[in-house]
Amino acid sequence: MWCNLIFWENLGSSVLVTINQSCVVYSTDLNECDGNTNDCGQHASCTNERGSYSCKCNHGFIGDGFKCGPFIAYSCSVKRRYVSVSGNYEIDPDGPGGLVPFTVYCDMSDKNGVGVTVVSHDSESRTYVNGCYPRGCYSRDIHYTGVSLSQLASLTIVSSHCEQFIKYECYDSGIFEGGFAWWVSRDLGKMTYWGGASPGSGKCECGMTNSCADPRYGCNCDKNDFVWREDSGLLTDKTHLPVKQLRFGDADGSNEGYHTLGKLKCYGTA
Ligand SMILES: [Ca+2]
Ligand SMILES: [Ca+2]
Ligand SMILES: [Ca+2]
Repeated sequence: MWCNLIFWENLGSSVLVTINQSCVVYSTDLNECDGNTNDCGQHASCTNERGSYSCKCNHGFIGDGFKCGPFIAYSCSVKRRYVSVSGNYEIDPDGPGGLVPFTVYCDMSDKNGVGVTVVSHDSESRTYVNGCYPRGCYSRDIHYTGVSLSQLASLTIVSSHCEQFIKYECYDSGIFEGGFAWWVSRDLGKMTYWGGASPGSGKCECGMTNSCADPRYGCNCDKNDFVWREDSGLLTDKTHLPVKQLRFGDADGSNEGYHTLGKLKCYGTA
């Protein structure tokens, strides 16, 4: 006996078969949601579809359905495990309770896609330094957007790496030689090393590689002459970050400079 195939096109993933001399509709669809033949995440719901299935994160969770996690993660690197779209998200590095969550930008593609927590501040633009000469007479406080230093300290603790770019462009304006400039760590320490140099070194990056403009000094700016120079690099000791304050001196009259301080970026899980 052969079945009439008139309705064949309307049957989707079902077929007509003969069983005991009569035609019956036999469904070929597998209900992946019934068995364990789906990859929906632990915090997701499965919906069977003809020939396939779909997953959706449960209420209170976020993700693509295959991986779902809580809306508020410890950091962007933790969130990256189940969210791949960059954007502003709330994080809570010390977990529920304690310090309140805060909003950061999660860059999900930088640093090979590990999930980078990016925190902005009010002093990111290149800023002119002039008007006084004594050591540290110029002072600039750094305010991080919508977040306290203790919240940022907790972010550095749960992250394996943190960094902040720092640059000083100088014209006859020294940094460490003569003790004119320094920066203040989050716990109020007076920091006398520049980006790209080791903590406690009293140097800039060029001083670590013996490539400074004047080999007698550890920073290009410490040549302190009438040539525009610069010292720049990444601060990476996460126990000192973020930068709370910038201090400069040797900046009156023709002694002048510009400072630039990057956003705080933390990534990896400690
Ligand atoms: Ca199915
Ligand atoms: Ca908390
Ligand atoms: Ca000078």
